Amino acid sequence: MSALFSPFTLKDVTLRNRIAVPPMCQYSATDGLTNGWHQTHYESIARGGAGLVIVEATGVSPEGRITPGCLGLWDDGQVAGLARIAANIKAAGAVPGIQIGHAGRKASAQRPWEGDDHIPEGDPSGWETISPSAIAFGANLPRVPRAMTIADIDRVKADFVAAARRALDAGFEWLELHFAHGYLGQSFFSVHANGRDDRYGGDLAGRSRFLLETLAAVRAVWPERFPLTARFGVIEFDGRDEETLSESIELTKQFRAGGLDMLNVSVGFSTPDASIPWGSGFLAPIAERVKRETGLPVASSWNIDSPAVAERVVLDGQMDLVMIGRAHLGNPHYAYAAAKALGVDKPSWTLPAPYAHWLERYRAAE
Ligand code: 8OZ
Repeated sequence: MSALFSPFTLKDVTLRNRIAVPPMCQYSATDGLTNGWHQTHYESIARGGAGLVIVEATGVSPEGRITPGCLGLWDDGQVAGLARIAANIKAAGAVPGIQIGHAGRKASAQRPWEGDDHIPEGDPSGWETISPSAIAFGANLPRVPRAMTIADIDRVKADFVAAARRALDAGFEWLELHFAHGYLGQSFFSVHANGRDDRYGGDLAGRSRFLLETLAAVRAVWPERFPLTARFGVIEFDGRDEETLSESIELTKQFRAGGLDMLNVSVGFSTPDASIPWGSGFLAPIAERVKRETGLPVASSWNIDSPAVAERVVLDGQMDLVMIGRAHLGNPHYAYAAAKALGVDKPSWTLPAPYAHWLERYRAAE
């Protein structure tokens, strides 16, 4: 029996296997609304056999979008399109999830294939960015954000809550808070971005406050029966890794106490001055440490580049779920292909019944 293809239950939700599709921005929306591209992209992937499909980073406010092409959930009119996607992911046998977030000082960027840079100031397609402090990311994202007031902090928390309610209305059964990748949540935690001297900055407790308060506010409206997770960068690879990692582990313990059900372990991407050791499954030992020291279930991602590696990280207890993104773009039926590669007896059971029927019925004649 394959570990990767064993079911996984979190709260009242059971995934058919341990393969999850992480949020992958499509940068293809207008005014935060889904269109035919989003429908076809998510539905084809869900049909391919993964247990969980998480819809891309979806802005809790217009200014929280990474680019003008990002999805949004700041308006009730944005629910219907996402509801169709959630329903069709579910019809394909996967659990529908969504990630909500605020891009902070990395917002107001061009779509990657249109420049991958901040939209120049003064260009009407861009907008003012906000962050814990008026410190720019740098490199391709040089725009200096406005330091958030307490009123801004309260408003953004309320935006997260409103977006979570709309995600529930849309039929999603798994909610991920985007606290990673140098966006707003990660920026509150990061010493590279947070230079505040009030209660939202300074020591670990101060730099954790926005994240913990946002979690508490969202948990209060997100049903207990459905998983609430966060993607969080536990390490930057900036030369102060042990310090960041031990602070991340402390914060994760508090996330757990605050009702978080799983951590999606990622990289901080809070500074351009990082040297990330991209390699096959390079985050697996780090995810394992977070899991072991916090007792929280973990998922993780980045270069889980073969079915054998995916199987190994689950079998060894390094991850409860394996986030496999880009391989699904090459083959939306990746889970089926992985089951075959791992010698699962009837790989077709990873697929919806109509496909399983055809693939099994005449198997002897293959
Ligand atoms: C990886 C690294 C930095 C940003 C996201 C577009 O998290 C991203 C991203 C992914 O939404």
